[in-house]
Order: sequence, then structure tokens, then C-alpha cells
Amino acid sequence: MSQFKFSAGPWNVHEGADAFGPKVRPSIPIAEKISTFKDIGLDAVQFHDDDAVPEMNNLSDKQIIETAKEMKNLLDSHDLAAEFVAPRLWEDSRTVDGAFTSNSKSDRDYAIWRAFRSIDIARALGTDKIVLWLAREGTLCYESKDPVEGPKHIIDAINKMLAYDQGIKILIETKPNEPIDRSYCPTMGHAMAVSSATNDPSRVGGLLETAHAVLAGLDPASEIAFALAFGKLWSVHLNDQNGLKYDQDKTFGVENLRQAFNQIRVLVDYNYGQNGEYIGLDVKAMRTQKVEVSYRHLENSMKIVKMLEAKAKKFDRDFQKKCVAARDYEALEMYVLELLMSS
Ligand code: GLO
Ligand code: MG
Repeated sequence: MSQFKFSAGPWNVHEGADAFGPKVRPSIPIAEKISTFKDIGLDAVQFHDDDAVPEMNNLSDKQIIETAKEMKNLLDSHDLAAEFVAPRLWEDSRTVDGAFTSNSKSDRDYAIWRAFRSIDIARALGTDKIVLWLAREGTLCYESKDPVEGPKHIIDAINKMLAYDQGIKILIETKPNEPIDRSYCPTMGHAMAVSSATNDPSRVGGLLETAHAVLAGLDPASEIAFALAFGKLWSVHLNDQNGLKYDQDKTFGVENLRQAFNQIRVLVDYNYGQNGEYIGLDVKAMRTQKVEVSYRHLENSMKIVKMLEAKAKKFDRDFQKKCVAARDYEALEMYVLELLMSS
């Protein structure tokens, strides 16, 4: 029996378009995705604000909440929870040069409007978690922005969100680059620093995505552990990444099994999930995958998490202690590899 609950977002079942080619699979309506999420064993759905409320820029604040309530009814009918809502601050023409950190005051005001609406939508969906994936908060041309003001704008925006709703929690999803060249909040260490500079650090934590840590040249398990050390790991996006390329969002564990094992081991050891946290899967199917099997990457990721969870529970701590006492880390390393390769 797994200790974990799982979630994914509608964007994790997609049409396969990439920067160099068009869609290769038909679009699946969100209601069908949600129903299939339940069938494959997910417990919750992750949302961008406009996944829950399409065309929200054209709706009144009241209409936005009413539409979100319809989505809540759909979730309830499948006995699924909403994990979080993330304002989509990277597609509108007013976020071309960043959102909270745009050089334009009116663009920054739009970003705050979207952030507040995300909070309204989260409340209507029954969650208190807001994820900030700070996609365009940084620079394409280093000299174009004040690099000291950038992080301060992010802190100001978070303070406004904390004041707008005294109960919400903000999870900063860190990523070093893509689509922005240089991000103002690239790692978990940055997220923890930003958290401590806000008006209520107890409500500002982190979400660590495996691929993003790899893109930063960091070890995902250590990034997870760092946030755990601060009591601020409130979600994860498990996936995998083959080195320093574009953000691949591969099935969890397929590239670096030992690194995947150590992510799960630290989550198991520190009883991740005890406060209702989910294992979020931020994975994308390969472009070659046909539509009939376009959920397989999610099912495989869940299966790999559970298999590694079983391995983590089997991990022989007495043997580990002996190796540590003898400082025989070659023996410990071999034990880990044998554990992973044994049936
Ligand atoms: C992209 C991010 C993206 C976010 C999602 C929720 O690199 O991983 O998928 O996780 O927009 O914030
Ligand atoms: Mg992610």
C-alpha cells in the first residue's frame, strides 16, 4: 500500500506539438481527461486558472467564481480533489516581458489581477494552494531589467496575494530557465530566501520539479531535502530529464533511476504526504505516442514511484550504519545498486 496520493494537470495529456512541429494527437476535452485521471488512479487534479475557467480574461470576477464552481462539481462527481491553482502568467500579450517583474506597471497590475483571480478559483475548487511557476520572471536581455528590483517585485506580489486571502498558501515552483533565459528564482534556495522575506513566511513554501533541478545542474533529491529541512516542501513535480536540454518532462525514473530512488527515499523517510501533500506528476508523453495510449506516461510514472517506494522501505538501515561506521561507501553504493537491480 502506497503512502502517497497522486495528482496531475490537464496539460500532462497533450497533443504533442513542440517548438519544431505541429500537434500529432487530437485534443481531449478536459472533462474526459478528468474522468480518465480517476480511472488510472489519480487522487487530485492540478489546475492553471484558465484550465478551470477558460477565457477568464473576458469574464467578470463573479462569473469567474461561478464557472470555477462548475469545475468543482465535475471534480466532486469523480471524487477527485483540486491540488492547486496556478495563474498562467506566460501566455497573454501583457506577460511578454514578464508578469510580476515586467518593466511595465500596467502589465504588473494585470499579473496581480490574475493572481487574485487564481485565489478566487482555488477557493471555489476547495483548495488553499496557489502555485507560482515564475515562467517569465527574469530576463532575456540582462541589461533590460534591474536585477535587484526583480526579486523585490516577486516578494511584493506574494505579499499582495497573502494579504488578499489570509488562508492561502503559496508554493514557488522553481526553474532556472526556459522560457526565460535567466530566472530570478531558479532554485529551492532562492524560493526559501524569498519566502523568508515575505510578510508571512509560514505561508510561502516550495514545489520542486525534478527536471527543473537537473536543468539547474542540481540534484533533485537534495533540492527536495532542502525544502523539507525548512518544513516547506508542499508539492513535487516528479518527472525526468536527460541532461541540459529543453525541459523534457519525461516519465519519472526513466533517465536516472538512482536519482529517482533517492527522491522517493527522502520523501518516504520524512513521511511526505502526512499533511495532505500530493506527489504531482508533471510528465509529457513522447511525441510518437498515439492518442489511445496517451496516458501511459502517467500510469508508468505512478508505477515507478510505487516500485521505488517499496525499495525505499526495504532499504537496509543497519547495513547502511555499518558502512557509514566503516566509512566504506563503496560497499554502500554497491548495496544500493544491487537493491535497485534485484527483483
Ligand atoms: C513548466 C512547468 C509547468 C508548471 C505548471 C504549473 O516547466 O513545470 O508545467 O508546473 O504550469 O505551475
Ligand atoms: Mg512543473
